Amino acid sequence: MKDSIYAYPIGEISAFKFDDNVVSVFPDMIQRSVPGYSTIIAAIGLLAKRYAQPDSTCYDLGCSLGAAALAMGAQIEAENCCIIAVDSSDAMVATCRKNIEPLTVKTSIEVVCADIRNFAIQNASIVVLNFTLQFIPINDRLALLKRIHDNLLPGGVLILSEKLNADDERQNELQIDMHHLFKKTQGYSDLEISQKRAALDNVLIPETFSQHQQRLQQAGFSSAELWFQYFNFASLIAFK
Ligand code: GEK
Repeated sequence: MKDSIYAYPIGEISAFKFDDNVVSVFPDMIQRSVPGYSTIIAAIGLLAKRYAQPDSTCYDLGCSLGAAALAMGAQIEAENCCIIAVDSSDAMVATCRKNIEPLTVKTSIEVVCADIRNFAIQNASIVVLNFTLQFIPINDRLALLKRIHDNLLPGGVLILSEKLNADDERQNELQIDMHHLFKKTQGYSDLEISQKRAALDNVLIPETFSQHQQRLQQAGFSSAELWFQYFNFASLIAFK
């Protein structure tokens, strides 16, 4: 279904929520809003092929409809792995389960409704946070990343995709303008772009690449580098 949630003038714009309305248009919304989304999803599958360890668990945290979990499931060759996909939105989890349950994949996928800030991570070879950390309050981010780091196996990786701020103000303006141009070419109107932006204000909180890199180092990761960027949307990989 086409996303037209912000197509008409809304008197008072309320904070963005991952509710039934959003779930019903989510694949279209994320595809037309996040430059490079499908490239990142496909690459998460390839990274999972390389990094999934036998007898380990791979996590998709903030899984929405399970795109990253499915990409991993299609590519993992290591024996006796399982994938756990977690989201705190009941609406997302219900539709994610419906999408995933009928499929037969070599690596099983379990879908759990939970807040990832309290969800136990164990025996992990890969953890994916694909555009999820940006929705976690800034003060809770370090504790979550520490817990992920501590429960990764030796050789384990975190794949972290985020909307970024640039350090330089002119670069930041350019990135924001280019993102809006991307959305316009995807068919969103100026009204849709500005109303969505208002709804996401203080809900999606972007940081700079160096803020992420420093926090990952503080959490214990030995290295964190970008492997992809398209305007202000980027993905990085961090090694335990
Ligand atoms: C994809 N990864 O398609 N606990 C669990 N889930 C949460 C929490 C939390 N504390 N906070 C937010 N979420 C997906 C896309 S969308 C990104 C991720 C976007 C969930 C929230 O319910 C939503 O489903 C997801 O994080 C963010 O690869 O829409 O821009």
